[in-house]
Amino acid sequence: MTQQYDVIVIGAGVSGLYSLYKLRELGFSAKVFEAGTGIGGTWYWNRYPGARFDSESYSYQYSFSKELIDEWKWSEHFSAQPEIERYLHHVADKFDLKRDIELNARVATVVYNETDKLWEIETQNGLRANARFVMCATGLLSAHQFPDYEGVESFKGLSLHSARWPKEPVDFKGKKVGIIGSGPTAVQIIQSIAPDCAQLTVFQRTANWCTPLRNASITPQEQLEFDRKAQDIFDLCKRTWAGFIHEPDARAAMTVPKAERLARYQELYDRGGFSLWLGNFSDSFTSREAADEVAEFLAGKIRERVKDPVMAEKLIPKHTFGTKRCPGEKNYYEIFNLDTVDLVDLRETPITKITPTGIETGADLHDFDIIIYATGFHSITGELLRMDIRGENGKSLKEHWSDGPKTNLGVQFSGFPNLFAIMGPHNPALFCNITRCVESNVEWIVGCMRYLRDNGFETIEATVEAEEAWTERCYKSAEGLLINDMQDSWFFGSTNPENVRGRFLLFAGGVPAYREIFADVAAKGYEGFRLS
Ligand code: NA7
Repeated sequence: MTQQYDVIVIGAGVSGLYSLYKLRELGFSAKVFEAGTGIGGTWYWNRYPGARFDSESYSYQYSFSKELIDEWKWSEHFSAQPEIERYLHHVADKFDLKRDIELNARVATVVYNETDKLWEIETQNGLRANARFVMCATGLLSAHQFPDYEGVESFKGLSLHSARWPKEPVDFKGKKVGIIGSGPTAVQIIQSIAPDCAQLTVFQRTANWCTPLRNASITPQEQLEFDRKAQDIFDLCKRTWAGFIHEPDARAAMTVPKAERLARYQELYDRGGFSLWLGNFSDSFTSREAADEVAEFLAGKIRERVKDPVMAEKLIPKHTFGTKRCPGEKNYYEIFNLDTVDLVDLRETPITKITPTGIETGADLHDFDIIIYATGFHSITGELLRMDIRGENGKSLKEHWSDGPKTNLGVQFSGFPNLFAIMGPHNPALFCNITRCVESNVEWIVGCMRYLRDNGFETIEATVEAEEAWTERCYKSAEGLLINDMQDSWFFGSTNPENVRGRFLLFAGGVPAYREIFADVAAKGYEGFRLS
């Protein structure tokens, strides 16, 4: 039998759980469909060794319940995946969310019935439901991708993808392991497993500007401080451009004497997390001179830490500092001093194929017991486009986005009434502390549904004009920023075969501006949306 709800939420990660909480609070009936066999989204799938926050735990957690904040104590400044997953279960249990979550239910089709003005949803395992509204809480980095090398299926050893890691621990002791990728995920895995492996070979295409994470246990004294300052931390995140606790120095780098600049880089390097990336001088995303100086500072650190000068040069990135998220590292560079660790630079010797016994490059055949793919995701649009979403006149989202994603405010697409995306394309996610952005997205969307209900409207839909204007504004938001140097990154959609390359997929105007725009649009009776 087809069930009917006010709202269907797709995904039970950080966004989906909060959506359900908020919908219930405002009296909407809701059902969540989740592909995994457990809740948690990103923190359910990415259970690889070393997986942990890159935001400080206390700045990432939900802010909506004081009781929840007071009772949950994080053990580390950057907590690890098992603790994060436990936290999300704690939230789901505390607010009794699980009774409205259907696990193991991957949504296959989402089709708009124009006569009834209802969305009809069907999962891959045949569950059906209808709803007035749909919230896609499917995540930015959830559609994982394998490289399209010949022979990926042929490998006879153990193949693992970081985003589909098994629940049982994997034993690396005495094993010969190859890992493809050198992004934030690969860095976390490499530094965790290298001491165990008999041999670890890293296949690196692009080195990254890693900065020290400086993770540590939270002491009882610090805990008292966090309890006292919890609201201040959230308020600070509301003010900063990226929604993190890191505040830049208001001065432009080159107006500051060189010795003082270098001392600041060192201080930020010692502080850890995203300090050096987000807490630097105010022009660090626009001034090449400033970015190059930070790069030089970090390159010096790599040369100090890696004994073999040839290896060190391979590990020094060639791209502009700050144009990708900086992986947080602990002893990452020292790992490459181990005799058991090797690096293959794929720019020099590309992989030609995966064989039954290992990885073949132009130069060599590397035999392995285990191959790890830390090769990332079809970012931002991937999961939305894997579903068959069809709006008015049967038009698919794929068709609608054939020239790149088009959205109004990142939350709606013209021709898809009452369908919302949380953290879809054209939001500030590149620089955003995800939960901070998720909360404001969800609150706005659910507030909008309440407005419709209270004012007798049935549908809301982005207008074509507003969608074009917002999409254009997102492209413009990246103008003048150094991130344009790095078109080969997930925020330009380079990891998505279905995307038009070179289209900026995010909004780079900052988290405070994004929130103000939302408030303004709502205050003007949802300007840019058609209500009927
Ligand atoms: P990323 O940041 O997209 O990194 C993926 C890595 O995999 C990166 O080093 C890629 O190299 C590499 N890659 C992808 N495809 C290939 C192929 N075909 N051959 C060789 N190497 C490849 O994903 P992560 O999971 O590390 O991190 C995602 C986010 O999680 C991150 O931004 C943080 O916010 C947390 P490339 O750079 O494309 O040359």
